[in-house]
Amino acid sequence: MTLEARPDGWWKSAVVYQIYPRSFMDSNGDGIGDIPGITSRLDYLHDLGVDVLWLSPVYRSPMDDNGYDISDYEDVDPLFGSLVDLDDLIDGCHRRGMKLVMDLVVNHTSDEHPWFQESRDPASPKRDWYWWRPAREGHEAATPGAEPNNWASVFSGPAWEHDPKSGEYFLHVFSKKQPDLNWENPEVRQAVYAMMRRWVERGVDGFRMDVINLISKDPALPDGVVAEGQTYASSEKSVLNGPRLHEFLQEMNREVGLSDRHLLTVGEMPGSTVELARDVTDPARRELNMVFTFEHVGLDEQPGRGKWALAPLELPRLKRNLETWQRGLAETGWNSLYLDNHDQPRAVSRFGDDSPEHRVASAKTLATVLHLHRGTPYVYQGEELGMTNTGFTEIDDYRDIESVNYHADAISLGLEVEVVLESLSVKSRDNARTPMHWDDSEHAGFTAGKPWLPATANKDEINVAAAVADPDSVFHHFRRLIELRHREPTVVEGRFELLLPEDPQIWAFTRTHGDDVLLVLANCSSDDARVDAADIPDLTGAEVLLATHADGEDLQLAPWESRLYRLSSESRSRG
Ligand code: TEU
Ligand code: CA
Repeated sequence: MTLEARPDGWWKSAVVYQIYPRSFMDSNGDGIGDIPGITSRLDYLHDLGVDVLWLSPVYRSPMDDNGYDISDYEDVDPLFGSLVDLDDLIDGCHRRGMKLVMDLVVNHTSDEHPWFQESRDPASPKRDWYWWRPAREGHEAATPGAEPNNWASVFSGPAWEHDPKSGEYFLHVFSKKQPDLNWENPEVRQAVYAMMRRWVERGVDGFRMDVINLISKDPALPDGVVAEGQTYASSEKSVLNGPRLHEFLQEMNREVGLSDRHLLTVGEMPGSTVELARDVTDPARRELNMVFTFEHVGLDEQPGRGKWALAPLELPRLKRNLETWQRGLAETGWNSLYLDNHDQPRAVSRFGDDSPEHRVASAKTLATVLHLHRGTPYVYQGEELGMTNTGFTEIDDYRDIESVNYHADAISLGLEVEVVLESLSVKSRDNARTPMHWDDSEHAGFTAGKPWLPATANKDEINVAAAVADPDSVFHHFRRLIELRHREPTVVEGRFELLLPEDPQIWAFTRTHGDDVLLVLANCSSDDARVDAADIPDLTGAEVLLATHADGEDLQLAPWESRLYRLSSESRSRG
């Protein structure tokens, strides 16, 4: 793909669609989604109007973490197809004017990757490609408490695994089959850059970078503080946003030509702040285009107690958080916009109201609010249909390593099973990973075989065939939103200003670009809401560009009703 096809900053007016290959479309009846399945659905994605497909990992993998544990970065796992299938997909995208972004998982590899296998030998020149350490001083290796430090794995248990081959331990912030690469070693970095350059030469248009702000760690690997009731300590202080992060990102950008080739780059950065994001996404610093922050997907949990300690979500906190990021990156940098992905529960179930009465309106209104913020929107597969959480009730229903490990750990620490299952039903990553609903047939048209996870029961109402046929569906609302972004410079560039910040129901804001002013007025509650005319711009002569409900009365909003207005010149002058 030539640079003409990727003009500078093209990704600012683009909409990205995330595909979780395991759950999108199965083409060979083994119950697992694959690349030919994705290719067979490109026309649907083209009709939706999205500009970029982000593929979650399809590389060779033992699938301990569904592909985020890679054993060969330069081959496709047979489960998902072949390199030829991937070339067909890349070509299919490009022929439709769409682009394809790969998932780059280089904070860690699989323990079955040849690099790690070689590194297990203390004499190997690759020993220092990973973090190997002897048992804690005064402790016999492979005995409890002998880990080199007291860090917890994100997937429960210790972050260190003993390897009898050398008697030493290796670090794994995620599962024990995901050993962390040692980015302090320049050989590691150059090997990664060379791999990336080969994917760019193969035609990919960018990278979504997995936990990329974990690559610079505190080489002293100091103990953390063990919270009450826990066995191990969080490693965040020593592995997040480390001292050489910017140096490594600038080196990667230089060595791979990320900016020169106008590639789309977005870094997943748990624990990232506005300040960090402003630096990382400042074009002058030539690091990345965007980051994924976790702040707004961490508001419905008890502070400091993690995602499973549920807490109600207050709308003003969510509004304020997104406003902070809008203000923080208004002059420099650029925001990503998302409400869900393959690690988060479904947006309409979490931020909306997925009851039959309000699901459609709330899915539309959440999309209007998110897509009219300033930044690049990301649509997760099924979000454009208003797909809901699974409603799993048994632990055996779950497949996600994070969920299964959390359940085992929580039960061993004495939590009641009902409490654990409640947390899982609300927050488990499997909520996002059930099959895509293509139609109302047995397995929602996802597979002719037995799906690896069952389709959600409401597939008969919520599916692509029904949505495409219904002009008033969530699908067509997303299509109109994406058209607006392609047509209206104000949607892309307009300055953001939040209104009514403390209102518990109303989410209202303006976007101003030159003389053009757009107003979003949204009721984000399941009750009627009334707006005071004094609190919003004058709507006289305003044009409604997009609405969830027909001919609503201006200041009265039904549950989950929203409107996008273009203000009239005279009302603008009256201010
Ligand atoms: O996720 C990183 C990450 O922070 C998540 O694990 C998150 O903490 C958690 O899932 C929220 O509950 C990335 C990938 O998106 C995820 O799928 C992988 O499991 C993880 O990295 C390891 O590669
Ligand atoms: Ca398959």
